[in-house]
Amino acid sequence: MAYDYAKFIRPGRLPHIWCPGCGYGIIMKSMLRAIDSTGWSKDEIVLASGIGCASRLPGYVDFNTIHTTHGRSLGFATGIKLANPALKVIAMGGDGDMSAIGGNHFIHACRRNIDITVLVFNNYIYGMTGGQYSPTTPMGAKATTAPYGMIEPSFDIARLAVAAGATFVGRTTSYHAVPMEKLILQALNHKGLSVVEIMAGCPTGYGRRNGQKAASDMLIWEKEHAVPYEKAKNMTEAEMAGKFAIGVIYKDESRPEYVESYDRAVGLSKRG
Ligand SMILES: Cc1ncc(C[n+]2csc(CCOP(=O)(O)OP(=O)(O)O)c2C)c(N)n1
Ligand code: SF4
Repeated sequence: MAYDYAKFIRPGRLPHIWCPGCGYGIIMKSMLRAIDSTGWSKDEIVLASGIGCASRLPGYVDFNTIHTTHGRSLGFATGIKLANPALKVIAMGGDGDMSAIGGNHFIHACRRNIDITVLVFNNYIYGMTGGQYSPTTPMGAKATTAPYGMIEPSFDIARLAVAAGATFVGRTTSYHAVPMEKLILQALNHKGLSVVEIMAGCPTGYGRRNGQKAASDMLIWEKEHAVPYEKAKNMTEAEMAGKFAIGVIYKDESRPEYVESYDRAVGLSKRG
């Protein structure tokens, strides 16, 4: 039987703004199935986002949701989690939102290891504003603000998250819808800051300028360039050139979680 997404959708908020072929719908569905598997009630879940095509997602779904300012979802998410640690807080946004204007919030949330799940929708550009380059635009790729090709090296979001202190880091793609669901579920069940980077190229702002004229070309590219982490970790840098690892990239369950540390520090033994 087909999965019933309708129970999580706010029908009054449709139609959504996403272009035909955008991978964000695939992400939304994988995320909803993962959330469903946790058994959490809608009332205990909070979705926080910034600004951008990715950040529109919370508006479409029936949880507690907050659409904040560009790059600031993690500030709001941190406040919500600290105020009520019983809530399950999920923050999301695009690569621009999370690694450009919100980059500082991102690295410090990772460093604190607060119990929030962060979904980074990496479409390699600023989608909503028309395809400007972002910190994840690959070297040489074209963007509206890089008509001759990107000359800056790009961030590897997953590696950035590990280096900054996140205790669960995974990567997936919009092609890998079912593995994505399983990865998000693992991230949701992790105690501490979990990051899932989701490669989901923007056909409208990126693909058309970079030799991937159809949305399906972007999915095929994701399929052909993703290497399971267990295999990737034994490959040389030269063998991995132009490819990226998917799956669980890092996990550490030994580090203290921020809200628990905070409660201990201020002598709060019990909330509520
Ligand atoms: C403070 C501020 N600066 C700039 C903007 C304009 N703006 C809106 S969305 C966006 C970038 C969106 O790119 P990304 O975060 O990668 O998300 P995507 O749309 O690609 O999903 C920008 C620069 C804004 N809304 N607020
Ligand atoms: S502009 Fe790109 S990221 Fe935004 S909805 Fe369209 S395809 Fe998706």
